[in-house]
Amino acid sequence: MVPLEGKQLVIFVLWVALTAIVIGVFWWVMRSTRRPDAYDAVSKGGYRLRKSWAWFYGTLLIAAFAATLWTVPYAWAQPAAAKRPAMVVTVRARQFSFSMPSRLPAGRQIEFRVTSDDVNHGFGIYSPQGVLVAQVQAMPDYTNVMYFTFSAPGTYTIRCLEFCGVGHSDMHQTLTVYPAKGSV
Ligand SMILES: [Cu+2]
Repeated sequence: MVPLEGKQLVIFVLWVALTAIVIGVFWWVMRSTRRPDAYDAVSKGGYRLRKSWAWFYGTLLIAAFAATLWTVPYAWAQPAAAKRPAMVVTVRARQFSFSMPSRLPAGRQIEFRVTSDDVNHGFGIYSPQGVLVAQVQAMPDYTNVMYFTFSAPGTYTIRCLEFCGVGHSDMHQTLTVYPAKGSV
């Protein structure tokens, strides 16, 4: 579990405050421009239409938010995270390779702690089918945390996704994902 703390908490509180201010301004403008005029008869139908669209999209947005929230890659949003702690894996990128384990288990949540020894790199995980399944920036003097669970065993490929120098195109290596033992 990674609770909101430090900078994240400050940003969250700021975001809530700014959102409240923006909504307040919109509300105030809406209230201040509400007066009867000659277009009333025409505008009534328009307002009705607008209202139904607002309800439609509002409901759609809230439903989409509720349906997809659990897929965000944060520990607190993962139902499985509470049951079993994630396996911590440190990844250090450098020109032009990644220092990390070459074998990892499937079916277990992994907490990748990704950083760089020199310049900015990208840390991208490609499935055996060549599909990019997860990626995060590898930055010097900063550790990015990414949660990922390999759904299937196989030979994955790690690729750098940020042009980092002359050897960038050769900055890739394989990662063997082995089947989960017993429990999932
Ligand atoms: Cu690169």
